[in-house]
Amino acid sequence: MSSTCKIRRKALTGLLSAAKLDALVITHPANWYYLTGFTGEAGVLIVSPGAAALVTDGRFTTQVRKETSSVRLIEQKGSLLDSTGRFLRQKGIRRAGFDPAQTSVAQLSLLRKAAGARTKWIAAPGLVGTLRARKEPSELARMRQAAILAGDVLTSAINLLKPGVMENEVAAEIEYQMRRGGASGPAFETIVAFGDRSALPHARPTAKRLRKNELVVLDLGAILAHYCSDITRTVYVGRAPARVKEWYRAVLEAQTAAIAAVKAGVSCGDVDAAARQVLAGYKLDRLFTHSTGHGLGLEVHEDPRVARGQKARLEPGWVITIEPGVYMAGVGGIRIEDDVAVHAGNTEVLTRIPRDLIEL
Ligand SMILES: [Mn+2]
Repeated sequence: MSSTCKIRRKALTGLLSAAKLDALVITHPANWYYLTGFTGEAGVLIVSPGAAALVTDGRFTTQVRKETSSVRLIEQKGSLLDSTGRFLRQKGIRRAGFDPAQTSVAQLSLLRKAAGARTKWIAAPGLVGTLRARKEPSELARMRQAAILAGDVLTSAINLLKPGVMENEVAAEIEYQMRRGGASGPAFETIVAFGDRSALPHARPTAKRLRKNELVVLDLGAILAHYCSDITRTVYVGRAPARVKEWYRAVLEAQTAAIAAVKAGVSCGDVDAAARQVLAGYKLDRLFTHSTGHGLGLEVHEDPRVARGQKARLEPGWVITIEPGVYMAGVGGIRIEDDVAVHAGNTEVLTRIPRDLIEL
């Protein structure tokens, strides 16, 4: 990990010089984990050409020593941001970059005050995000494992779908199985939605009990060795009526088309359009109310966005979700989601369980 982190910091240094920054002040835990291996939840990482310093408090000093190498540990005195600002002042940092999506207005104002007037603060969005989008082989290996675990847990959850079971019970079992499988926890709040609740794309599990002849949407992900997975399947409890079958076929076809469109060099907007176009052919595009997918890695939502008009072009090493859906208020919803890795010459679907409609 430590040599990997050093290489990543070196790559970041290249981006810093291009942006004419003396240092980047990183307040986002996933980013400092990526760059140093530090897993604590409080701190600030400062990366400058050839050097990295982590400011944190006494709870985490042992952890920093254990988890990082070639990173200077600064134990904070007073508040975290005061200590950070003072450090920048001592180092004579003139141009300090920060990510405006990750550093709050209040944090920035404290940093500004502590660093003093000689330090200029420059918004530098997405520098670490750009690096994180391109997964290394060791990251892809972890993501495969996380995806397989999610598929296994989803498969076993389908066996629990008997009339009378509560959404809450199924969600609890899913998260228990994840942990049993080695996950540190769910990557997001597990979605278990029965019947008309499945028409809510982000339904929270409730005490609702499953009845016959209902759609069920299960959307779950595990964090395994720090990397996230994200998978959705839709099941019908009973024999699906013809219109449900047709909706399902449309969503599956849309998803298949979007996965087929995934290729290095293709824009994220074009992948989104591939799904939307199929649904338009079924006159269901109006009911597809969210984007087609998102980047996946240390966080469940990260760069890139796979949405309408997104110009970013897929690169080898990127991992994205493909998750079209249709939602009929008062009736139910259907969504199918898989995790896809982009390689130079091919596309790899990391989540491997079957995608056909399951009728229980
Ligand atoms: Mn997702």
